[in-house]
Amino acid sequence: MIDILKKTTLGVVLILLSGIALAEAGAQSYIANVGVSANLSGLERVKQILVAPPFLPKHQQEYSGKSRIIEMEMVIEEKEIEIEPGVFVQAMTFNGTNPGPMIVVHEGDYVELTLKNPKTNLLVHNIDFHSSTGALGGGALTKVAPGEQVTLRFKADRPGTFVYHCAPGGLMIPYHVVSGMYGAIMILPKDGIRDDKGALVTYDRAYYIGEQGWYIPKDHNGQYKRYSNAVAPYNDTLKVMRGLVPTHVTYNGKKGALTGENAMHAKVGETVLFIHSQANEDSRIHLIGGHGDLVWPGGSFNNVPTVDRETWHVNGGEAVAAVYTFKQPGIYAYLNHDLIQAFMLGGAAHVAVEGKWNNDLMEQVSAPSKIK
Ligand SMILES: [Cu+2]
Repeated sequence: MIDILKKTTLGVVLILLSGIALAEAGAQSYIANVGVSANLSGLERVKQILVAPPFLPKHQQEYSGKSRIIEMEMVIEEKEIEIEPGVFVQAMTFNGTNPGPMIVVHEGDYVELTLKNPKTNLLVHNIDFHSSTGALGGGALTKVAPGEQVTLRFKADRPGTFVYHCAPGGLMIPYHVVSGMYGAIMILPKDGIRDDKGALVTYDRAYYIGEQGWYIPKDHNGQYKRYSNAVAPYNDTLKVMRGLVPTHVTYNGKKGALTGENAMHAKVGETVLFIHSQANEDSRIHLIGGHGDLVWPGGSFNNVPTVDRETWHVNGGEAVAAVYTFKQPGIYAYLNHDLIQAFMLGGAAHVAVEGKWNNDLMEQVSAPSKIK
């Protein structure tokens, strides 16, 4: 009982602290809610069912109709996850996954999100959409304490791929983000995505990969510590965060989430859209044995895509889209080409590609044998 009381007291203190910090930031943007509500009564409303990454919700690649209001709901979950065998994190998540679900809309649509913070959680949370304009990306209008919900609407007026993340104020911002609380949205141009010459590009499959750096404290014996709730690791985690080097990096929340049996799939001849996001650290993506045929710098579909990339950069705080048409079968590694991060901290995925091998592109002329 005493233990529960201690936890609850600490939780309340942290909720208050984050609330104060947010109030300071929010004071700059209260004007966002002044004025007459936008009249969108004539617009069609469509519910989007969000799905767990690496998958995207059902969507059309081109859409020529009128702008719509796309509604969706997310439930915030503070929960313990095992990011590799024996290593546990008190994660904060949008909808229970790391990263949170991908939202897909078209340019000109309105995104209307209902965000729920169940009373089983301890902390105040909110959401900052990098794709939106004003009020700290919506962060100043979406602060919800445990037991509350809020609905935010914003106009999706910039086509591209963008991060969203929790930003409840002060040190709680990096703490929540490095505890897993972010995701991404894709805003498609109405007439589809275009290559460097302006021609339409369609994709056969799309995958969303969320790279996450974790900062997990160790005990006196050098073992990674395990905590009982999302508040308890706060002080220890901040000390590890100050070193700036994550202890672990995951692709989609867990070592092996996208490798081996869980690999992403494709077939020779298929064009695959990869959306890669990082909400805190920088990354540099390389597809071993393949390329980025088209990569949209900074994730903006208003930018002319760069072509034939060997490695492409994803800044901390952005999502970047790339397409590749597979030409050979086999297992491809998709990773951060900071190879120390990929192999020592864990940031890697696989793409398993089926199809017929092309000897013109590559052939083992003689197998390994003794030097003659
Ligand atoms: Cu949060």
